[in-house]
Amino acid sequence: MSNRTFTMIKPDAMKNGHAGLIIDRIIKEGFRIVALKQTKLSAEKAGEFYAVHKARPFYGELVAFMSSGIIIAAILEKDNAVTSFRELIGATNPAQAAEGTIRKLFATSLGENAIHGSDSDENAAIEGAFFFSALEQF
Ligand code: 3AN
Repeated sequence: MSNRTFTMIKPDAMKNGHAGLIIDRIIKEGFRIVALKQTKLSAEKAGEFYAVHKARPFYGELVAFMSSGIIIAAILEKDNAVTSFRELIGATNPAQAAEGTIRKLFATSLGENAIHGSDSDENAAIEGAFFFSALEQF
């Protein structure tokens, strides 16, 4: 099992001024920052990142939203990182997210849900490499 996961603070959380609190929370929960950058996805790049969801009805909306503003992308390290981080961010739909989770605190809707967390070790490695070269990971 890998000890790394990948996250993005999404455009809604960035626009609402929650990035600082979210990063503070992530660090307080014991994740070490391996790599971090502020960036903006083009529609093409967002489409590539979410290609796995291409057939889903919300794909167009998701790509438009994820390319609508600045994001922060990061690789994080902790024992059991993928599962531990999914617990910290909470359910995809903030209405179903547990109390105290990042999505419960900061997400506004199912589509605009503040933060991304990889769903497997394999995807964590693919997603991290999408944003960061080996020279940017410490
Ligand atoms: P998660 O991000 O919790 O792993 P996924 O992988 O099922 O959830 O979905 C990826 C992203 O697609 C979600 N973070 C959310 O922004 C968006 N999404 C998922 N389901 C819907 C939906 N039914 N309507 C709109 N957007 C959705």
